[in-house]
Amino acid sequence: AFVENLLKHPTFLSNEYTTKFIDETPELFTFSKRRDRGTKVLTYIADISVNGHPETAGRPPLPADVREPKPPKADTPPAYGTRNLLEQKGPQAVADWMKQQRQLLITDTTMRDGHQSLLATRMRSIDMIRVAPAYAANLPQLFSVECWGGATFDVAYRFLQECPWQRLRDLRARMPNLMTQMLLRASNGVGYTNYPDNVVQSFVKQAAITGVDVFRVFDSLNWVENMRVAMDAVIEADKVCEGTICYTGDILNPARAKYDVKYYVNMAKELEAAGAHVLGLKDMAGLLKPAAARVLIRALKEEVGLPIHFHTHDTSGIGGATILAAAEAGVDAVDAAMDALSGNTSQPTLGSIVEALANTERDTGLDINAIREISNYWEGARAQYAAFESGLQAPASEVYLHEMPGGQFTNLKAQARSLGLEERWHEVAQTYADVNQMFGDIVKVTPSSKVVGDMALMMVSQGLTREQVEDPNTEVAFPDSVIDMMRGNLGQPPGGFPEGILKKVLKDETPITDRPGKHLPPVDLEEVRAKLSEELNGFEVDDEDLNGYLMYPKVFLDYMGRHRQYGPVRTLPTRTFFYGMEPGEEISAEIDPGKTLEIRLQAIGETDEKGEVKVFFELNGQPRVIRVPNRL
Ligand code: BTN
Ligand code: 3PY
Ligand code: ZN
Repeated sequence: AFVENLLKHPTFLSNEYTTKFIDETPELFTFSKRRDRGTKVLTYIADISVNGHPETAGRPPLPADVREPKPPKADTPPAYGTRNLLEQKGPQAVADWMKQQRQLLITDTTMRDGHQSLLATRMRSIDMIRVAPAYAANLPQLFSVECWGGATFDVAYRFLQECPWQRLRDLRARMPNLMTQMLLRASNGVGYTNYPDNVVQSFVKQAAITGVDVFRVFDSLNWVENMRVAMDAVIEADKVCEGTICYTGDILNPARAKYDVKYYVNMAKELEAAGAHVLGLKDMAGLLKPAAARVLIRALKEEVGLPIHFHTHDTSGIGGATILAAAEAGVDAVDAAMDALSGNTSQPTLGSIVEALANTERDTGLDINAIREISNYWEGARAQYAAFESGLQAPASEVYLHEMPGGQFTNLKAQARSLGLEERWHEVAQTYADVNQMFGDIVKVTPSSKVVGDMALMMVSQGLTREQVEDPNTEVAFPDSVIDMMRGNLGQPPGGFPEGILKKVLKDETPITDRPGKHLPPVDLEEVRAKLSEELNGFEVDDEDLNGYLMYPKVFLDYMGRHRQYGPVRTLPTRTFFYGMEPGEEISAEIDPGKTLEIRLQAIGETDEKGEVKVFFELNGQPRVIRVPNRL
């Protein structure tokens, strides 16, 4: 009877049911809410089953035998870990503890940089959440789990139709003993542009509340002045502030003298003075060679009092050797990815580092069996993302030429492919290196790496050489991102940008040379919240939503629009999310704790004269028919 009532209710039929409708018809409330989410999820499955997912169209298919991986057992209560230390004694105690350890501390990056660098950041929360308890139970000695920030934030909203804050909350709850870690682009937040100071402060505060323990803060031009707002906000929140150097060039090469040991030691001292608890050394492209690591880590250890946390990528194939050299030179912590999501543009292989150091001075103390079990899970999870594999076949020394970050490499390659430049990839790589020199040899990491990539693709597609671009007599239409960077809106590189290129890009315009944040007025957060709520028909905008909107207004609104239509699709199995269902197939989706939708797709009908298809389901045993447009 309830179903009858609800479906025939005039307000429901007119599709205008709002909170008001619910308030006036309390008898339908509990039921309509659940029913409604079920319908939304079925609508999504119907649409994808009929039309396919736009993101997997034309991509390599799933292996025939792909199955949902089973997470390892997690039946011991989580032992005392770094998170407990942070909660009890604060971030300085964590830093002091790090320095006292003899074992090499390890951060697992699988849930952030690992899939960002291998699978275009497309890993869905559900695949992470299911294995998180195994981390807590079986690897309590981990230093931290990097699982948030960088590109994962906007990709969650934009492509995965899920809320990044919810991901963080869910992971935090399942790993109560381990520190979570995020990558924060300082004043650029988790975006590609400089945000007003109070937006950065608000974002950090919220991330700390929702569940980030360690903030790796870096600036894309290594400009400490532009990192202070973010670093201060982390310190204020009583979380671990990892003030981070981005490594570029080659300290052992006299021809790259701009970034020598002294440069890095000076920057480390600035970060120490700025209040960092830990010194991050972020080798985003994987350029630090083993012999150079020995020299640099020793110098930093001697000259700076902070524990050092080293991050690299295995793009060259010798990232593991660099980690072992860094360990020998006394680095305190390093990043690695679980075996199945390691290597190439990702981090070096966690299990192999643990094995290499077993029974040595720096033995990590991690359980290799637990690592293998978790890696086996990731192997199964990765198979579901075949559509997002880059096809990269081997490591390559070419990285020392182009210096592209691991997180950018496959992305730029895909962009080149979409412009029809795939065959000319090595030319793109050389041009990327030329652009770097033309811009004065800068640090290349999000967002500065995107600027260099935009310029390189433009030059290759238009057949322009560096000489032509620099020639004052040749007219060049520069990409917007290049103009913006030359205006000083990403801050200042060491020594500033070269005069010639500045003049060529900006003509008579004068760039700013002080902090971009100084030029951005504070945002009235409550005014934005009120306007956003109005735009969303009275939806109550909480702090997480507000901070998501402030980072990415359009991406957030698009996400909300799709959420209203499709509901909690984050709870669907990954295969269903990307490929829909086949007739006869059954799945379940837990939309709330203990509240599970059992979904069976019975049949897909013919396309009718209106261009619509009826999809026949059983939802918790009840027949349901959903109509979707055939868009193929
Ligand atoms: C996007 O690419 O905008 C995010 C993916 C969600 C798009 C939804 S999925 C169901 C429906 N079918 C489409 O082709 N687009 C929407
Ligand atoms: C990011 O900012 O997303 C990065 O991974 C930079 O290395
Ligand atoms: Zn990285």
